[in-house]
Amino acid sequence: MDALIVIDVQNDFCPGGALAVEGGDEIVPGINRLLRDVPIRVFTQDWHPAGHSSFASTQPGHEPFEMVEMDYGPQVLWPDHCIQGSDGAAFHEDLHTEPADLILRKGFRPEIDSYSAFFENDHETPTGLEGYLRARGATRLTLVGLATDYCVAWSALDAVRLGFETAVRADLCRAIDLDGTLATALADMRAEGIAVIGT
Ligand code: VGL
Ligand code: ZN
Repeated sequence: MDALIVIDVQNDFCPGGALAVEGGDEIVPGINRLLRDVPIRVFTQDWHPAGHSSFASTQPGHEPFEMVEMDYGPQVLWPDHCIQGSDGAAFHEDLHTEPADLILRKGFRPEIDSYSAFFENDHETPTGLEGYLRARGATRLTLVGLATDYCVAWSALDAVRLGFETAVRADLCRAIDLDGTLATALADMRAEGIAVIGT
């Protein structure tokens, strides 16, 4: 059975947001249309407490978009974004959220980031999404949303490694693209057998 995973279509990742992705809002109408065709629909929501360890503002001497080494591995430091309960953390107002079967929040632990919808950034701590999808009978996943090179790519790479047949609708994603991260993410996804559609 097919499932659609809509990654982080939230105000802070859209123009005017704290971590705005160019054209992030352009994908909303296409996602709304696609939602009608897929029987299982999961949305993710980046959901950080104030003072989250992935925020540059909490790491003295560091600026946004710098890379640091955490206990669990390399981590980009971000501007404060998607703070629990804020307008920035809300879904884009035109996104049809009523069809969501499950809204999965991630990144809520202060000490660790979670790009992927399946595992936190230690690649170990599960979010529970795998079990949910298996219990629902999902075998084929289509991913859309923000951002292509971070949360979408990390989710898709975990999905294919977990054995789901995985496709990414690149035309319904937009990227942050820090120094070539989009090209790397697209190449990594293709190398793992993910169908990258609509580039
Ligand atoms: C994301 C950076 C930080 C994403 C979330 O949704 O791609 N990127 N938090
Ligand atoms: Zn985040």
